Amino acid sequence: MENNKKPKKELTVDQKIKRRNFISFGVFAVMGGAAYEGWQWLYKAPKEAVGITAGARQPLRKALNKTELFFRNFFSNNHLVKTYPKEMAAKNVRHNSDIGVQGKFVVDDWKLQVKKHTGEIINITIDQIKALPKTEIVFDFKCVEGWDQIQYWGGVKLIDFIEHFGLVEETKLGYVGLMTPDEKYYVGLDMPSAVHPQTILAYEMNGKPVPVNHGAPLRLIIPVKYGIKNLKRIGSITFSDTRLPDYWAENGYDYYSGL
Ligand SMILES: Nc1nc2c(c(=O)[nH]1)N[C@H]1C(S)=C(S)[C@@H](COP(=O)(O)O)O[C@H]1N2
Ligand SMILES: [Mo]
Repeated sequence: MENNKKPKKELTVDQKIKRRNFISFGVFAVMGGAAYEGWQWLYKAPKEAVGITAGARQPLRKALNKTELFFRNFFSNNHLVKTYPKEMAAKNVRHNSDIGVQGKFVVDDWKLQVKKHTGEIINITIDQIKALPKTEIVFDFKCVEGWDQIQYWGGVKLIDFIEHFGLVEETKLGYVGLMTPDEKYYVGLDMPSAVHPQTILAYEMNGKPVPVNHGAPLRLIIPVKYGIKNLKRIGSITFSDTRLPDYWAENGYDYYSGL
């Protein structure tokens, strides 16, 4: 299976589905064929260090990494998530879990903390962020719990933010991490997804400031990922050459969690 080559011509949606099914079937068949011996081997394999991947067996992690590579290429910077007209966006935006966004919080006192690779920390206000070019997106937000909804968000592209605040050097490191101010919820992102042109630091929902329960004053909107990666109430942004901690990866979900 060689997934690194880009297809020569644009595939239609139908072809893409066929291709995906074909690949899934291939993986399934190979896994089935090797099942018994493979299982014995996997069963005896050592566990990975807990923390980052919830103690998955090492060979299993390798298989996941292969899948990730495939998706990373599939969702290159040129691949855009489908967008919709504003009229199709939900007026009653669904609200999900609230880890790290409970408790006392004064929106007006908020500042975003960015940790540079030099160790320097910069503090950025919401007005500085709002002064940057605004990007809006209407897309289908998908939660792993099984719901999805067309939603309308506005903010600054993470890549524009990175360029404006002199963080291009940081993007050479492979990973970005975001945390709530209380550090109770956190997500780790691979750099290609972070700098994807549809990834935004959102301060608006349906054309108005993001409400508190949706992550005021600033949340991540990353359409190439499931809801779990769309962190509400960003407190800090960090860059690293190794995977940064991820709340749901620590609880057994795929670190990548791409669509
Ligand atoms: N801080 C924080 N961000 C979070 C979560 C959370 O529990 N805490 N839940 C995630 C999940 S699972 C989803 S589906 C979306 C839901 O965002 P919403 O509440 O605005 O619908 O936020 C994500 N970001
Ligand atoms: Mo979710």
